[in-house]
Amino acid sequence: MFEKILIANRGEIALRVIRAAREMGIRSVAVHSTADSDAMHVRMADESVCIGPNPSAHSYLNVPAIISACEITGAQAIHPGYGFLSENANFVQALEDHGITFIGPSAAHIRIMGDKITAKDTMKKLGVPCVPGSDGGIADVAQARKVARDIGYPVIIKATAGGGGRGMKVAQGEDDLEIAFRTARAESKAAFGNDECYMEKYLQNPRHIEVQVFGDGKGGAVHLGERDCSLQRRHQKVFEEAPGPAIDAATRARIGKTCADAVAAIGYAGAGTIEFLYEEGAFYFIEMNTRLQVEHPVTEAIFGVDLVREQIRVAEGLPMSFAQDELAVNGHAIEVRINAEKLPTFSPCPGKITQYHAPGGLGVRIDSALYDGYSIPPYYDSLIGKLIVHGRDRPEALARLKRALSELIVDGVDTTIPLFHGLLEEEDILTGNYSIHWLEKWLARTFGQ
Ligand code: MV4
Repeated sequence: MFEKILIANRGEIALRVIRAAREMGIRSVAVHSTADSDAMHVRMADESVCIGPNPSAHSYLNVPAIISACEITGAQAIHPGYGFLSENANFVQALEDHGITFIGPSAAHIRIMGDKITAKDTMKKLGVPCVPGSDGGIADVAQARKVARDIGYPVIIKATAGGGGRGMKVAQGEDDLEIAFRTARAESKAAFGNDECYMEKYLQNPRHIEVQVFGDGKGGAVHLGERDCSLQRRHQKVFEEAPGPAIDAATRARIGKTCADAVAAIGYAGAGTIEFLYEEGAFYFIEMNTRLQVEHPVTEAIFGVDLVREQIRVAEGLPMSFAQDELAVNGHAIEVRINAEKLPTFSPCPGKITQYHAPGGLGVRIDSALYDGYSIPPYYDSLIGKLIVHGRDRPEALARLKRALSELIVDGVDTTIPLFHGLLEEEDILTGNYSIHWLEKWLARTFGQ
């Protein structure tokens, strides 16, 4: 058993991990930048270590400082949270070399899924349905033309080193193809130092459906259904729900088993998310995330499991505490992301919180590191809290969301809270009738952007 773990993160996700550790009788070590000396994760942890100055590159991404903090405090394992070092294979390798356990998958699995061509090739061979496209990378414009003719326009060109929407270009027809291909390559080279690109059929109006998987690292794995995360702005999710309004139980069981079997076959350890585009009843794999995700609480709500506890157990070499046949969907959950941002531009709005009141009551969860008088520093992500509601069905979850939002007070900075009051007035949101372009169209209509 671990006696002490270090959390290489900040904010609400650091609290999330500290809470799971404390319930397991494991002591926690927080690390922080200078700006975060008064942050809630530092207060809540059993111990804390300052690992560097304000910029992430010098603190939350400072591998030598984080390893030193482990050695000084005697922490046996590191939970990376999400973002920062959570999908950095070199970091995982460095921990291995220092005899520190990474609470997450192997460096090899992170590497495979970090290269989007290799990820897709791996998934295809494991029987996961993929978007039709190039077999591997595209070498030149002539090959791009040939593949595009084969699969049919429109097509999308993506960076193998990209992901999350960075370095993508759409070509509607052959006239756009050369420019799309050359631009995608140049942008990939500039952004990632790697210009390798691949091509897919461009799906015009899909949903973003992601399947939560969990592997024991010994060839066993389960799935915990899907989340619909189609409501995004500039590739940032704002509203997520589980189960997906468009997915029925038989479909969930089928795609879920495909995903669980795939990660079992590679001996995957810990939490993972297999992302799909879903259009006209068909799933198309796009990427796999090898981390715990921001929106994991909606899955926890409907399955009644603690995913962070399971991550820690698997990292210790223990079995997962449930089998597939013990997992059943119970009701419906919705998460909204509270960001310190000014609408309608979503520009970051750091500053001092003059008043904070969290909602409560049945089926309401708040994951947030806010407190009265806290100053949100300008150096990091603008996510300041997540409101997660759970109900017996979707209408109950929506009513509870509306009620909880009406209780929530965050004063002193602008936040995305008014966005959710607006969304809850929309028929399409109330019926679950939305896809990946819905939110940006609504924002344009509502705010005239
Ligand atoms: C696509 C696509 C359409 N067709 N791939 C954007 C983020 C990255 N994870 C994949 N993305 C897309 N890939 C094909 N073949 C449309 C998108 C996309 C998108 C996907 C999920 C959620 C929101 C999105 C917004 C714009 C484009």
